[in-house]
Amino acid sequence: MLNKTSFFRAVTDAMTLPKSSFEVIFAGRSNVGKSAVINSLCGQKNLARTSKTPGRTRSVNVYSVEMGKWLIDLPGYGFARVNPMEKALWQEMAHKCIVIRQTKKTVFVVIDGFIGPTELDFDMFDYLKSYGIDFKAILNKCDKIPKSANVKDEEVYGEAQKKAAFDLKIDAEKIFALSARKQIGIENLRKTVEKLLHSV
Ligand SMILES: Nc1nc2c(ncn2[C@@H]2O[C@H](COP(=O)(O)OP(=O)(O)OP(=O)(O)O)[C@@H](O)[C@H]2O)c(=O)[nH]1
Ligand SMILES: [Mg+2]
Repeated sequence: MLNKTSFFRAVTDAMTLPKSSFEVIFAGRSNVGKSAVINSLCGQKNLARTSKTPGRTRSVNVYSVEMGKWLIDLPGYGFARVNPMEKALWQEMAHKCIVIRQTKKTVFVVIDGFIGPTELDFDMFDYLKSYGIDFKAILNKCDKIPKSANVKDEEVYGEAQKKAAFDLKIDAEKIFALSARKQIGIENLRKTVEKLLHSV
């Protein structure tokens, strides 16, 4: 189902979007690989634009999996070069999309699996909790975690998942440790996303 996903719309004001039946939203710090995760989830290289330069995604980008079932790529937060004005605009853009717009949704907070959750990520989880928004976490770029040759990827990714569960105080089942670049751990995420989209 996800391989049929296509670009739907890019907006700055989420309130201008039509009705949906379910939205899977990807939020997270700039450059953690939100757009890359969407691409590997959909098995399409160039669906969402990725970049080495943080701050690539500047609008709320909506991708349609099926009629009314969307994946949403949000601009990243915590990008050092944005001025306070832009920061406020980001907050408004995300707040409208995540909170004001009342739709069925799950927010996946994408975290850098090598760096681990930062203060900004903790703030994001607190924010989602305070508004009662359903959320999960993705630890992307786990391929960057150093490992010795005889250790399996699953072990390394499993450890990262456990550590994040402890740090974030959330169930390990809600955390997906993966590498969008190396396509490791994507299948598990795909199943979960498909299940969410099928739930309506
Ligand atoms: N090593 C590694 N690099 C990755 C992975 N996923 C993405 N990247 C790289 O990280 C950079 C940022 O990826 P994007 O997908 O553009 O990140 P983003 O979170 O959408 O960034 P913004 O749109 O700026 O918020 C790119 O250079 C990607 O190639 C991964 O799993 N492993
Ligand atoms: Mg992006």
